Amino acid sequence: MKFNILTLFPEMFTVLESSILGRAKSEGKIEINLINIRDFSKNKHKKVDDTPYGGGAGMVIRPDVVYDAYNSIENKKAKVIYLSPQGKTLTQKKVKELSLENEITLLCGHYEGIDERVLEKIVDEEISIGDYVLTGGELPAMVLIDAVSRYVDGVLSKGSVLEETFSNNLLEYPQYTRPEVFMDMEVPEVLLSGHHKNIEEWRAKKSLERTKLKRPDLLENRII
Ligand code: 4FD
Repeated sequence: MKFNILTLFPEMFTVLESSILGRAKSEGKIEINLINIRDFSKNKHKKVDDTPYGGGAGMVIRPDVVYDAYNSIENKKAKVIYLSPQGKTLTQKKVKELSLENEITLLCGHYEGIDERVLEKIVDEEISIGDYVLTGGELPAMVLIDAVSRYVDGVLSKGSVLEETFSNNLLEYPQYTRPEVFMDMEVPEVLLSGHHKNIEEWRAKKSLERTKLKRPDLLENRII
């Protein structure tokens, strides 16, 4: 999976070098192509924004600069996603759908905003990661990349994608490891029994119990 990222702050994406995504990158399972919008400024001071027509506070990113940055991307067929608080909320279902693409372009805006005309021209989908406002679209872009990459073949160990929270609209069962007793609290006996069917049943029960307690809304909107 290839991600093209249009941003004014490419250095923020160095966090994708760590952990699971870092490995996925070095193994060639995901590719991150950073495009610095500022490189496409025709201004001698590398200015990319200007005052808003109609007045008001702040600045607006010029459409021509964003368009030229977009045009430098080889594959124009890649879906363009604009990260914004006005977008449709990202869900696990949407994440799965996006993981079927082979290339995605992410446009990171700022509180000041991008000229509407270039958004009309190049954006296919507007996505929000939740109902709160951030200073830029970079963190939402990274959230999307992380969530989508987990579904890319070979990024996670087998099994972990299938069993997880939300894949069946249920929360995960509790996990335990050594020591067998921690501050007087014992590991549930069934997990030490080696009885696979009982363990499976206990985990299913715990999943349902936890979902009822912590996220009853997930059960109301259940598909199965
Ligand atoms: N909830 C989100 C995305 C971006 C953002 C921005 C317009 C503000 C939150 C376009 C306004 C981008 C989100 C940058 N804040 N801030 O996904």
